[in-house]
Amino acid sequence: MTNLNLDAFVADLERLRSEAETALADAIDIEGLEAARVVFLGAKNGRLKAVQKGLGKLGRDDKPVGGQQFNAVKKSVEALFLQASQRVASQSKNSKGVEQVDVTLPGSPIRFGRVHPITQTIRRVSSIMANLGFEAVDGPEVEDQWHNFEALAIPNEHPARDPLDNFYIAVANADRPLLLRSQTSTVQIRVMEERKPPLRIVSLGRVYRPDTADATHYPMFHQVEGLLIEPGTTMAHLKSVLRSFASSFLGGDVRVRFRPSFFPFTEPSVEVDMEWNGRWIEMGGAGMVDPSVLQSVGYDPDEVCGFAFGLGVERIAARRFGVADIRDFYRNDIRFLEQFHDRGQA
Ligand code: FA5
Repeated sequence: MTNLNLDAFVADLERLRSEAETALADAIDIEGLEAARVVFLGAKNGRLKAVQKGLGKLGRDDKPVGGQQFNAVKKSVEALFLQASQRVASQSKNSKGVEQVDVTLPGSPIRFGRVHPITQTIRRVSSIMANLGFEAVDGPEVEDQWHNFEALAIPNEHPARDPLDNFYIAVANADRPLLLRSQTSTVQIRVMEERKPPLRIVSLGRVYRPDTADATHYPMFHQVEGLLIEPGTTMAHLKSVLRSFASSFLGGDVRVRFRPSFFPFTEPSVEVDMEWNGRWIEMGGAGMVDPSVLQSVGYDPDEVCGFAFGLGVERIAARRFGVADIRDFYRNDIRFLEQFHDRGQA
């Protein structure tokens, strides 16, 4: 029997181990795994078996070391095979969804989201106004100067049109830039331009002003705009609608106060205050639609009249939820936001 050199035997073993490692790592399914097992660990013609035969050809002194080396490599290849089997099994579980479910394990709790308190407020306001007969309508947030100012009797030289008080949008070659609407009163005009009276509409949406953020101001906020055009409408109707709205929205008999004010598009005009903890908080503006506005949309002011109001949604939400600073609505702090839940409304 020819003697086999120990170094060559060990080198053979090492090559086998390395090739087995690659083949098992490459196996991606049970079939690939089985093929690699047959090649390396097969009882009849496996490569380990073949190398084992070489043991007998080692010189007598080399046999103990050769035997140890052989056993170590065999164990290592078996361990690699086990590892690869576990990997293939877990991959096929994940991809085929054949995982055995242990129904006795505790489940992972499902996290429920909450509707943002401003969205809750918008939905609730719409639903109360719908009960009062006001149809919800929408308007664009990017407006032209006609709808944001001119049709509302806000002339060119009016301070409300100052570039420092508005977000104008530069449009190439346009002598009249568009702007992010600064009030929802734009929607009154858009609806009146398209429809004939009688009208009862409510519009809720975002408006933008470069105001410094503080406890009652934010540069992006929401308004709720109401418009009612019907023969015989008076300020008494306006106040009773606002009072019904405030009592439904805030609960209880909420006192509403009118303070004389000025808006170019209403005559007379008032500031609307609501009582909160013994204090009066300004919620918005209102008044009888100015005849010049009715004219600008093609209505005859001798035949039709009506009222309009615009309230700050963040302010009424703050009042309802007892929030002292409207900036908290937009800090995105989940611990703050998850406190608010209008049952049945959100
Ligand atoms: C207006 O915007 C008028 N369009 C309201 C109106 C409508 C009057 C129809 C007459 C007829 P004013 O600028 O006051 O009015 O804003 C109305 C309300 O929006 C304010 O009372 C306040 O509640 C809210 N508001 C105004 N600025 C901000 C701001 N920066 N952040 C949050 N809320 C604001």
